Amino acid sequence: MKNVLVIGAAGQIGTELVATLRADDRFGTIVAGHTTRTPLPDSLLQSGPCECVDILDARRIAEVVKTYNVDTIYNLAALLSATAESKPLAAWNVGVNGLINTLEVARELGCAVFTPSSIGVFGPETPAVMTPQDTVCRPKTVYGITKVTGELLSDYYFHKYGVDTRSVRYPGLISHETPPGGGTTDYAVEIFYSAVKGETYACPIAAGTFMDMAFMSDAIDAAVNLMLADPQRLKHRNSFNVTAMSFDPEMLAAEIRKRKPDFSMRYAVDPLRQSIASSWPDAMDDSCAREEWGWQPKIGLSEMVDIMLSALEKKGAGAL
Ligand code: NAD
Ligand code: AKB
Repeated sequence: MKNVLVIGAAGQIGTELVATLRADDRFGTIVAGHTTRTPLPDSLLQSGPCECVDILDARRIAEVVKTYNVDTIYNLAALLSATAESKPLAAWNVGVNGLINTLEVARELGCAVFTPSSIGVFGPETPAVMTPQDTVCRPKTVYGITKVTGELLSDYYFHKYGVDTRSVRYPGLISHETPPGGGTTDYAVEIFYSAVKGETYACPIAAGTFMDMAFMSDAIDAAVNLMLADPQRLKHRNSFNVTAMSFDPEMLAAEIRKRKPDFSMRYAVDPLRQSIASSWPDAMDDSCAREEWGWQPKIGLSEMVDIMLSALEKKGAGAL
Protein backbone atom coordinates (compact mmCIF):
# COMPACT_ATOMS: atom_id res chain seq x y z
CA MET A 1 0.00 0.00 0.00
CA LYS A 2 1.27 3.44 -0.88
CA ASN A 3 2.06 5.95 1.87
CA VAL A 4 1.90 9.46 0.49
CA LEU A 5 3.21 12.92 1.38
CA VAL A 6 1.37 15.79 -0.34
CA ILE A 7 3.48 18.97 -0.26
CA GLY A 8 1.37 22.12 -0.81
CA ALA A 9 -1.72 20.31 0.51
CA ALA A 10 -3.62 23.51 1.43
CA GLY A 11 -4.00 24.66 -2.18
CA GLN A 12 -6.70 24.28 -4.83
CA ILE A 13 -5.56 20.79 -5.87
CA GLY A 14 -4.05 19.63 -2.57
CA THR A 15 -7.18 19.93 -0.43
CA GLU A 16 -9.14 17.70 -2.82
CA LEU A 17 -6.25 15.33 -3.56
CA VAL A 18 -5.64 14.60 0.14
CA ALA A 19 -9.34 13.94 0.76
CA THR A 20 -9.55 11.62 -2.27
CA LEU A 21 -6.41 9.66 -1.39
CA ARG A 22 -7.55 9.22 2.23
CA ALA A 23 -10.83 7.72 0.98
CA ASP A 24 -9.09 5.31 -1.44
CA ASP A 25 -8.16 1.93 0.06
CA ARG A 26 -5.34 1.43 -2.46
CA PHE A 27 -3.45 4.02 -0.38
CA GLY A 28 -2.21 3.85 3.22
CA THR A 29 -1.15 6.88 5.29
CA ILE A 30 -1.70 10.22 3.56
CA VAL A 31 0.30 13.06 5.13
CA ALA A 32 -0.94 16.58 4.34
CA GLY A 33 2.13 18.82 4.17
CA HIS A 34 1.46 22.55 4.47
CA THR A 35 3.31 25.72 5.43
CA THR A 36 2.65 27.83 8.53
CA ARG A 37 1.26 30.54 6.20
CA THR A 38 -1.37 28.23 4.71
CA PRO A 39 -3.52 26.43 7.27
CA LEU A 40 -5.46 23.35 6.26
CA PRO A 41 -9.25 23.09 6.46
CA ASP A 42 -10.61 21.33 9.58
CA SER A 43 -11.81 18.38 7.48
CA LEU A 44 -8.19 17.55 6.54
CA LEU A 45 -6.80 18.31 10.01
CA GLN A 46 -9.23 15.77 11.45
CA SER A 47 -8.99 13.02 8.83
CA GLY A 48 -5.27 12.12 8.99
CA PRO A 49 -1.73 13.26 9.74
CA CYS A 50 -0.78 16.85 8.90
CA GLU A 51 2.76 18.24 9.08
CA CYS A 52 4.41 21.58 8.41
CA VAL A 53 6.63 20.99 5.37
CA ASP A 54 8.36 23.86 3.59
CA ILE A 55 9.63 22.54 0.27
CA LEU A 56 12.73 24.71 0.64
CA ASP A 57 13.73 22.64 3.71
CA ALA A 58 15.05 19.32 2.35
CA ARG A 59 15.85 17.98 5.84
CA ARG A 60 12.25 18.46 6.92
CA ILE A 61 10.92 16.67 3.82
CA ALA A 62 13.26 13.74 4.55
CA GLU A 63 12.21 13.67 8.23
CA VAL A 64 8.50 13.43 7.34
CA VAL A 65 9.17 10.82 4.63
CA LYS A 66 11.06 8.64 7.15
CA THR A 67 8.54 9.11 9.97
CA TYR A 68 5.58 7.93 7.87
CA ASN A 69 7.42 5.47 5.57
CA VAL A 70 6.35 7.58 2.61
CA ASP A 71 6.95 6.01 -0.81
CA THR A 72 5.13 8.56 -3.01
CA ILE A 73 5.42 12.35 -2.92
CA TYR A 74 2.92 14.65 -4.62
CA ASN A 75 4.75 17.96 -4.97
CA LEU A 76 2.12 20.67 -5.41
CA ALA A 77 4.13 23.65 -4.10
CA ALA A 78 4.28 26.51 -6.60
CA LEU A 79 3.50 30.15 -7.28
CA LEU A 80 0.96 30.23 -10.10
CA SER A 81 1.44 32.11 -13.36
CA ALA A 82 0.11 35.59 -12.55
CA THR A 83 1.50 35.71 -8.99
CA ALA A 84 4.86 34.40 -10.22
CA GLU A 85 5.29 37.40 -12.55
CA SER A 86 5.33 39.72 -9.52
CA LYS A 87 7.73 37.44 -7.57
CA PRO A 88 9.89 35.73 -10.22
CA LEU A 89 12.76 34.76 -7.92
CA ALA A 90 10.43 33.29 -5.32
CA ALA A 91 8.63 31.39 -8.10
CA TRP A 92 11.95 29.96 -9.30
CA ASN A 93 13.02 29.10 -5.77
CA VAL A 94 9.85 27.18 -4.90
CA GLY A 95 9.31 25.69 -8.38
CA VAL A 96 12.87 24.61 -9.14
CA ASN A 97 14.94 24.54 -5.93
CA GLY A 98 11.95 23.07 -4.09
CA LEU A 99 11.66 20.38 -6.75
CA ILE A 100 15.38 19.58 -6.52
CA ASN A 101 14.99 19.12 -2.74
CA THR A 102 12.07 16.77 -3.36
CA LEU A 103 13.90 14.79 -6.04
CA GLU A 104 17.00 14.44 -3.86
CA VAL A 105 14.94 13.10 -0.96
CA ALA A 106 13.18 10.76 -3.39
CA ARG A 107 16.51 9.53 -4.74
CA GLU A 108 17.94 8.89 -1.28
CA LEU A 109 14.81 7.37 0.27
CA GLY A 110 13.28 5.59 -2.74
CA CYS A 111 10.09 7.59 -3.39
CA ALA A 112 8.08 8.11 -6.56
CA VAL A 113 7.32 11.77 -7.34
CA PHE A 114 4.39 13.49 -9.08
CA THR A 115 4.97 17.20 -9.85
CA PRO A 116 2.27 18.87 -11.94
CA SER A 117 3.38 20.71 -15.02
CA SER A 118 1.06 23.05 -16.91
CA ILE A 119 -0.11 24.42 -20.24
CA GLY A 120 2.25 27.21 -19.11
CA VAL A 121 5.18 25.26 -20.64
CA PHE A 122 3.99 26.43 -24.06
CA GLY A 123 4.52 29.81 -25.66
CA PRO A 124 3.61 31.86 -28.72
CA GLU A 125 5.75 29.72 -31.07
CA THR A 126 3.86 26.53 -30.07
CA PRO A 127 1.04 25.31 -32.38
CA ALA A 128 -2.08 26.60 -30.61
CA VAL A 129 -4.57 24.06 -31.94
CA MET A 130 -4.17 20.32 -31.30
CA THR A 131 -0.94 21.25 -29.53
CA PRO A 132 1.19 18.10 -29.84
CA GLN A 133 2.65 16.21 -26.89
CA ASP A 134 6.20 16.77 -28.16
CA THR A 135 6.53 20.31 -29.49
CA VAL A 136 8.13 23.72 -28.99
CA CYS A 137 8.28 24.69 -25.29
CA ARG A 138 9.52 28.30 -25.20
CA PRO A 139 7.35 29.97 -22.52
CA LYS A 140 7.56 33.72 -21.93
CA THR A 141 6.59 33.57 -18.23
CA VAL A 142 8.77 32.68 -15.27
CA TYR A 143 6.06 30.18 -14.29
CA GLY A 144 6.43 28.44 -17.65
CA ILE A 145 10.20 28.47 -17.34
CA THR A 146 9.97 26.75 -13.93
CA LYS A 147 7.59 24.17 -15.42
CA VAL A 148 9.82 23.35 -18.42
CA THR A 149 12.79 23.10 -16.04
CA GLY A 150 10.73 20.89 -13.74
CA GLU A 151 9.85 18.53 -16.58
CA LEU A 152 13.50 18.27 -17.63
CA LEU A 153 14.74 17.74 -14.06
CA SER A 154 12.11 15.10 -13.41
CA ASP A 155 13.10 13.20 -16.57
CA TYR A 156 16.78 13.61 -15.61
CA TYR A 157 16.23 12.01 -12.18
CA PHE A 158 14.35 9.15 -13.85
CA HIS A 159 17.00 8.43 -16.47
CA LYS A 160 20.06 9.02 -14.28
CA TYR A 161 18.91 7.68 -10.91
CA GLY A 162 15.80 5.62 -11.67
CA VAL A 163 13.52 7.87 -9.57
CA ASP A 164 9.93 7.09 -10.63
CA THR A 165 8.89 10.60 -11.71
CA ARG A 166 5.59 11.16 -13.55
CA SER A 167 3.53 14.23 -14.30
CA VAL A 168 0.81 15.88 -16.36
CA ARG A 169 0.52 19.29 -17.98
CA TYR A 170 -2.66 20.43 -16.29
CA PRO A 171 -4.92 22.90 -18.07
CA GLY A 172 -6.87 25.48 -16.03
CA LEU A 173 -8.61 23.63 -13.20
CA ILE A 174 -12.14 24.45 -12.13
CA SER A 175 -13.36 23.62 -8.64
CA HIS A 176 -15.56 24.85 -5.80
CA GLU A 177 -13.79 23.57 -2.65
CA THR A 178 -10.70 25.80 -2.47
CA PRO A 179 -10.28 28.99 -4.53
CA PRO A 180 -7.50 29.06 -7.15
CA GLY A 181 -4.13 30.45 -6.15
CA GLY A 182 -3.25 33.31 -8.53
CA GLY A 183 -3.28 31.88 -12.04
CA THR A 184 -4.32 33.08 -15.48
CA THR A 185 -7.19 30.61 -15.77
CA ASP A 186 -8.73 31.67 -12.41
CA TYR A 187 -11.43 33.65 -14.25
CA ALA A 188 -13.15 30.37 -15.12
CA VAL A 189 -13.74 29.81 -11.39
CA GLU A 190 -14.34 33.43 -10.28
CA ILE A 191 -17.13 33.86 -12.85
CA PHE A 192 -19.26 31.33 -10.93
CA TYR A 193 -18.91 33.23 -7.66
CA SER A 194 -20.26 36.37 -9.38
CA ALA A 195 -23.06 34.41 -11.05
CA VAL A 196 -24.21 32.95 -7.73
CA LYS A 197 -23.94 36.29 -5.91
CA GLY A 198 -25.96 37.98 -8.67
CA GLU A 199 -23.10 40.34 -9.50
CA THR A 200 -21.84 41.47 -12.92
CA TYR A 201 -18.59 39.63 -13.59
CA ALA A 202 -15.64 41.79 -14.70
CA CYS A 203 -13.70 39.36 -16.88
CA PRO A 204 -9.90 39.87 -17.05
CA ILE A 205 -9.56 37.70 -20.19
CA ALA A 206 -10.74 38.96 -23.59
CA ALA A 207 -13.53 37.40 -25.64
CA GLY A 208 -12.13 34.94 -28.17
CA THR A 209 -9.28 33.76 -25.91
CA PHE A 210 -9.58 29.97 -25.79
CA MET A 211 -7.78 27.89 -23.17
CA ASP A 212 -7.83 24.25 -22.13
CA MET A 213 -9.65 23.47 -18.88
CA ALA A 214 -10.68 20.49 -16.73
CA PHE A 215 -12.89 19.95 -13.71
CA MET A 216 -11.05 19.09 -10.48
CA SER A 217 -12.38 15.53 -10.15
CA ASP A 218 -10.83 14.67 -13.53
CA ALA A 219 -7.57 16.38 -12.50
CA ILE A 220 -7.45 14.30 -9.32
CA ASP A 221 -8.17 11.12 -11.30
CA ALA A 222 -5.21 12.00 -13.52
CA ALA A 223 -2.91 12.42 -10.51
CA VAL A 224 -4.02 9.09 -9.02
CA ASN A 225 -4.24 7.00 -12.19
CA LEU A 226 -0.93 8.12 -13.64
CA MET A 227 0.89 7.20 -10.43
CA LEU A 228 -0.81 3.76 -10.42
CA ALA A 229 -0.21 3.16 -14.16
CA ASP A 230 1.89 0.28 -15.46
CA PRO A 231 5.36 1.81 -16.02
CA GLN A 232 5.93 -0.48 -19.01
CA ARG A 233 3.22 1.41 -20.92
CA LEU A 234 4.73 4.87 -20.33
CA LYS A 235 6.66 6.12 -23.33
CA HIS A 236 6.49 9.65 -21.91
CA ARG A 237 6.81 10.61 -18.27
CA ASN A 238 7.33 14.32 -17.74
CA SER A 239 4.90 15.49 -18.78
CA PHE A 240 1.60 14.41 -20.41
CA ASN A 241 -0.83 16.85 -22.08
CA VAL A 242 -4.28 16.41 -20.46
CA THR A 243 -7.42 18.38 -21.25
CA ALA A 244 -11.17 18.00 -20.90
CA MET A 245 -12.62 21.09 -22.59
CA SER A 246 -11.66 24.31 -24.34
CA PHE A 247 -13.70 27.53 -24.21
CA ASP A 248 -13.44 31.31 -24.23
CA PRO A 249 -15.20 33.67 -21.78
CA GLU A 250 -18.16 34.14 -24.16
CA MET A 251 -18.86 30.40 -24.35
CA LEU A 252 -18.63 30.03 -20.59
CA ALA A 253 -20.90 33.03 -19.94
CA ALA A 254 -23.44 31.72 -22.48
CA GLU A 255 -23.49 28.34 -20.72
CA ILE A 256 -24.08 30.07 -17.36
CA ARG A 257 -26.88 32.19 -18.90
CA LYS A 258 -28.69 28.99 -19.98
CA ARG A 259 -29.18 28.35 -16.23
CA LYS A 260 -29.17 31.98 -15.04
CA PRO A 261 -30.64 34.20 -17.77
CA ASP A 262 -29.92 37.39 -15.75
CA PHE A 263 -26.19 36.71 -15.47
CA SER A 264 -24.14 39.61 -16.85
CA MET A 265 -20.47 39.93 -17.71
CA ARG A 266 -18.35 42.88 -18.83
CA TYR A 267 -14.71 42.92 -19.85
CA ALA A 268 -11.97 44.50 -17.70
CA VAL A 269 -9.04 42.92 -19.51
CA ASP A 270 -5.92 42.58 -17.37
CA PRO A 271 -2.89 43.09 -19.64
CA LEU A 272 -0.70 40.64 -17.68
CA ARG A 273 -3.20 37.78 -17.59
CA GLN A 274 -4.25 38.45 -21.19
CA SER A 275 -0.69 38.33 -22.52
CA ILE A 276 -0.13 35.04 -20.69
CA ALA A 277 -3.44 33.57 -21.90
CA SER A 278 -2.72 34.59 -25.50
CA SER A 279 0.60 32.74 -25.40
CA TRP A 280 -1.00 29.47 -24.23
CA PRO A 281 -2.64 26.84 -26.46
CA ASP A 282 -6.30 27.02 -27.50
CA ALA A 283 -6.73 23.24 -27.35
CA MET A 284 -4.16 20.51 -26.75
CA ASP A 285 -3.86 17.03 -28.19
CA ASP A 286 -3.88 14.66 -25.21
CA SER A 287 -3.87 11.38 -27.14
CA CYS A 288 -0.57 10.18 -25.58
CA ALA A 289 -2.12 10.34 -22.08
CA ARG A 290 -5.18 8.46 -23.38
CA GLU A 291 -3.06 5.74 -25.01
CA GLU A 292 -0.31 5.31 -22.41
CA TRP A 293 -2.31 5.32 -19.15
CA GLY A 294 -5.99 5.63 -20.01
CA TRP A 295 -6.69 9.35 -19.39
CA GLN A 296 -10.40 9.81 -19.96
CA PRO A 297 -12.03 12.92 -18.51
CA LYS A 298 -15.65 12.54 -17.42
CA ILE A 299 -16.78 16.16 -17.05
CA GLY A 300 -17.41 18.43 -20.07
CA LEU A 301 -18.45 22.09 -20.20
CA SER A 302 -22.18 21.61 -19.59
CA GLU A 303 -21.76 19.17 -16.67
CA MET A 304 -19.06 21.41 -15.17
CA VAL A 305 -21.36 24.45 -15.20
CA ASP A 306 -24.16 22.42 -13.55
CA ILE A 307 -21.82 21.18 -10.82
CA MET A 308 -20.24 24.58 -10.12
CA LEU A 309 -23.53 26.46 -9.88
CA SER A 310 -25.24 23.90 -7.70
CA ALA A 311 -22.23 23.50 -5.34
CA LEU A 312 -21.79 27.26 -4.86
CA GLU A 313 -25.53 27.81 -4.49
CA LYS A 314 -25.53 25.15 -1.76
CA LYS A 315 -22.77 27.05 0.09
CA GLY A 316 -24.94 30.17 -0.15
CA ALA A 317 -24.04 33.55 -1.68
CA GLY A 318 -23.31 34.94 1.83
CA ALA A 319 -20.55 32.37 2.41
CA LEU A 320 -18.76 33.08 -0.88
P1 NAD B 1 -2.21 26.64 -5.11
O1 NAD B 1 -1.56 27.97 -5.26
O2 NAD B 1 -3.67 26.60 -4.82
O3 NAD B 1 -1.45 25.78 -4.01
C1 NAD B 1 -0.07 25.73 -3.96
C2 NAD B 1 0.33 25.47 -2.54
O4 NAD B 1 1.76 25.50 -2.48
C3 NAD B 1 -0.20 26.52 -1.56
O5 NAD B 1 -0.93 25.89 -0.54
C4 NAD B 1 1.07 27.14 -1.01
O6 NAD B 1 0.96 27.45 0.35
C5 NAD B 1 2.08 26.01 -1.22
N1 NAD B 1 3.44 26.50 -1.15
C6 NAD B 1 3.95 27.66 -1.62
N2 NAD B 1 5.24 27.77 -1.25
C7 NAD B 1 5.55 26.64 -0.55
C8 NAD B 1 6.71 26.18 0.08
N3 NAD B 1 7.84 26.91 0.13
N4 NAD B 1 6.68 24.96 0.69
C9 NAD B 1 5.54 24.24 0.70
N5 NAD B 1 4.39 24.64 0.13
C10 NAD B 1 4.40 25.84 -0.48
O7 NAD B 1 -1.89 25.81 -6.42
P2 NAD B 1 -2.66 24.56 -7.03
O8 NAD B 1 -3.63 25.09 -7.99
O9 NAD B 1 -3.10 23.63 -5.98
O10 NAD B 1 -1.48 23.93 -7.89
C11 NAD B 1 -0.70 22.83 -7.47
C12 NAD B 1 0.27 22.48 -8.58
O11 NAD B 1 -0.46 22.23 -9.80
C13 NAD B 1 1.25 23.61 -8.93
O12 NAD B 1 2.47 23.04 -9.33
C14 NAD B 1 0.60 24.29 -10.12
O13 NAD B 1 1.54 24.95 -10.93
C15 NAD B 1 0.01 23.09 -10.83
N6 NAD B 1 -1.08 23.46 -11.73
C16 NAD B 1 -2.24 23.96 -11.25
C17 NAD B 1 -3.24 24.31 -12.14
C18 NAD B 1 -4.54 24.88 -11.67
O14 NAD B 1 -5.35 25.34 -12.51
N7 NAD B 1 -4.85 24.86 -10.36
C19 NAD B 1 -3.04 24.15 -13.51
C20 NAD B 1 -1.82 23.68 -13.96
C21 NAD B 1 -0.84 23.29 -13.06
C1 AKB C 1 -2.44 29.21 -14.06
O1 AKB C 1 -3.30 29.82 -14.72
O2 AKB C 1 -1.36 29.69 -13.69
C2 AKB C 1 -2.70 27.75 -13.79
C3 AKB C 1 -2.14 26.92 -14.88
C4 AKB C 1 -2.95 26.64 -16.06
O3 AKB C 1 -1.02 26.49 -14.79
N1 AKB C 1 -4.09 27.57 -13.60
